[in-house]
Parts: sequence; C-alpha cells; structure tokens
Amino acid sequence: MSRTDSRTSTRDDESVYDRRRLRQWFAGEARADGIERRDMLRLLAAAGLAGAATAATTGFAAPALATSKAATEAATGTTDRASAAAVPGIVKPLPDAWFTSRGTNAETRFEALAGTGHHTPTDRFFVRNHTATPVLDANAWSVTVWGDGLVGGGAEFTLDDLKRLPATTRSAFVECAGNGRSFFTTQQGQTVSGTAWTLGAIGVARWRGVRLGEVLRRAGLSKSAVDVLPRGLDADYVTADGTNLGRVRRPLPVSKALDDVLLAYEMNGEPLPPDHGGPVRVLVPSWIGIASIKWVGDIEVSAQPLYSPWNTDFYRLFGDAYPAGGSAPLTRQTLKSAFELPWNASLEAAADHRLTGRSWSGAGAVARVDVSSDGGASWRRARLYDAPRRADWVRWSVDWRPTTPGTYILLARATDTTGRTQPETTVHNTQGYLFDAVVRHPVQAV
Ligand SMILES: Nc1nc2c(c(=O)[nH]1)N[C@H]1C(S)=C(S)[C@@H](COP(=O)(O)O)O[C@H]1N2
Ligand SMILES: [Mo]
Repeated sequence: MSRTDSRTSTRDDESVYDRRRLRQWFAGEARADGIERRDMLRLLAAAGLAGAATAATTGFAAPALATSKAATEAATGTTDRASAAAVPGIVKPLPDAWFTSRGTNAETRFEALAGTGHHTPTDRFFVRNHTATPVLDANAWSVTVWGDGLVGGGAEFTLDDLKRLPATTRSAFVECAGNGRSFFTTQQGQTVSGTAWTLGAIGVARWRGVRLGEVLRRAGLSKSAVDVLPRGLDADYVTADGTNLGRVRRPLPVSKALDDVLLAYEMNGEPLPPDHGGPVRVLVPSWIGIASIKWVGDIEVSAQPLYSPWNTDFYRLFGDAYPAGGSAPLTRQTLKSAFELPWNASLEAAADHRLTGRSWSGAGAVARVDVSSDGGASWRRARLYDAPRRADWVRWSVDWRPTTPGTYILLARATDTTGRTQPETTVHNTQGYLFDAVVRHPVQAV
C-alpha cells in the first residue's frame, strides 16, 4: 500500500489551495463565518492577493441541525462528574503518576508509558479540551451530513448506521500541534502563547470506525465539493478576551477527507470514551490534533472553500520568519522523540540501565533513532522495537552506564523515511506549534 504520492500532494495541495481559497473569499465565493473581515483581509494581504476589489460580505447561515438533544447534553453533561477529576471538564481519573494538569487539559507523563506496549492505554491518553468533555448518549447521538457540496438533501447517520458500514481498524497518533511548546521557552529562550506542554500531548491508539469517504459518498458527495467541515458538540469556545468563536470546527480539504480519514467509534478495542470524543470522533492520521474533531455532531460538505478560526487565527505559523498573515494552515505533524523517564530522573551511577523511549513523525515512518548521553558530543544508534509505520510511533532502547555521579543530558534524535532528522533548534513561531528540535533531557546519576 504505497501512498507516498498522495501524501505529498495532500500537503502541497493545502498551501496552493489556501491561496485559491483566499482568492475565492475575496471574490465573494467562499465563506468565513465567525471571522472578522479584517482578519481575512490580513490573510489576503499576507498572501499578496489583496488590492483589486472590495471583498463581499458573507451572509450564509447554517441550516438548523437535527442534533439538539445531543447538543443539550453537550452543554450540561459534565457538571456533576467534573469534580472527580483534577482538571475540570475531564471525566476520567487523572492520577498524578500518569498526568500533568494543564488548564482544561491533561498531559501524559512519558514515564507512565514504560512497559505499556505499543498503544497508549486509554486511561493514560492525553486529553486536550477547548472547554469540557460532554457526556453524550450513544443511543441518542447522530451525525448530520449537509451542505451544497452534496447532491440532494444530505443525510443523518446514527451510531448503528455507521457500524453497519464497512469498518476499518488502524493504529495512529493524535498529537496536539503545540506538543513540545514549552521547549521554545526553556531551550530557546523564546516567548510563545498556548498550553505549555512538554512532550506528552500525544497518544497512539488503535482506532476502529468507518472511512469518512464512505459516509460522504452515501450522503451524496458531489464533484463540486471542496471542503468538509466537521463540528463538535462540545460547548462554544470563548477566548480569554471574551470572543465567542462558536463550536470547535476546522475545514478539511475534500482530498484528505477521502484519503485516510475515519469516523472512529472505538479506541483500543472499546467504545470511544467521552474524553476522547465518544461516541464518534474524526480521526485524521498524520495531521495535527485539531483536525481530529471530537464529539462530531455535523459535517458540512461545501462547494465553496470554508474558513473557521481554527484555520485562520490558529494553526498557522506566525512570527518573524513567516508572512504577516501566517503560513498556510498546518496539516501534517512534525517529528519528535521522548524518553520514558521523568525530568531529572535519578539513576544509579556505575550501574547498567536500559533507556527506553518513543519517536514519531507525521511525514513518514521513523526509520532510525540516535541517542546521546553526553549532550550531543557522541551518538549511538537505538534499537527499534516496532516496524516503521506512518502516522505511528516506534519504541526504542539503548543501554547506558553512567560511569560517575553527576548530571547527564540525554538526547534522542529521530530520522524518518522522508530523510528528515530532528534539528537542534526549531524556527520560532508565536503560538509555539510544531516544535521538532532535539529535546535536552537532564538526568542525575547518583
Ligand atoms: N470538538 C472538539 N474536538 C477537538 C478538540 C476540542 O476541544 N473539541 N480539541 C482538539 C485538539 S486541539 C486536539 S490536540 C485533540 C486531542 O484529542 P484527545 O483529547 O483525544 O487527546 O482533539 C481535537 N479535537
Ligand atoms: Mo491540539
């Protein structure tokens, strides 16, 4: 199953397509609901496309959705269960040994993955919530597929409807675009905004579901469809300055939607739990986590390009190295490595240790991992325990004996099948996305 060509074109498509989308918006042919006009003009200017005409105002309204029951539960479902968790709004227990609390989110501790096998156990899988986990009734849930990119009036699918369609099972990571963000500050001395994740905003699970393409075709996908916009049933996201951005939603080019995207209803062999988007989430392999919309309630299929704050203000690269309107919307994840050790772990000096870790890449499979125990002066090749697979990670180990007591800086550096290797530094962007530099992990030999 060689998909190299379609993978490459998917990424290239998004930047070329972004300019086309912007031109269409400028000509009044694309919609940007819930986005300030000046923000769109800023994107246009940055792409060098502004100037000719006055951009049309956008006045389209989404049709009423047949999801009101689920939506009500979304707004109210978590109130009595949230107090049990260390993070308000997350349903599952978050033991300190497994998680670090970060606002509305919970980061997995990498040391909690040692010896757990290839897939992240669901109870240790990180949670990234814009607001709070809605507890939805799987029997009452349905997803509405609608929009002018369909032939006919759209369709609604219950969970049983989806389960009757051909099922696909696959392993894939979900990784937040901001994973590793804190290292822009601690390693590079730079200021970034957003959740200060270390490396634990990633998990790999075995997902089971139906291909989104299958559902779209059954809903009457037309040749004119260009964007697909899944939307979550969690509450509206209101920013710190009080702006209501509406439901979490991010457009996906139809090319990716038809490629390898799933509507997943199982995670690691169990029904998808509430915190991870149950009863059904979108799973977009290799792409940044925001693409994998949880608690999906409706999917708009549009013959016009679509925008949401999640592909305009967020999830583009902004900063000195980038155009004023930011880069093209982010798609694939970058590559990273992590040791399954606490920060400043204590290890016995003059004793043998097996250091374990994991490496992953959104561009290709991880082909090799090199480890240094002397701050990068010398490197050794790690032993890999998993076959390289795209959208997935590999476990690895190296044996190490710290000869004398003291502080050691451990480094792990992955190289993927596209030839990319983790660099020493990541070019700064203001929101701290896609950190890929080698992380300097201190340990104490005692
Ligand atoms: N509806 C909805 N979908 C969402 C989010 C959200 O807050 N609401 N967060 C996104 C982000 S930013 C990430 S990184 C992943 C996290 O998935 P997880 O919580 O299952 O680990 O879900 C994505 N899907
Ligand atoms: Mo994210």
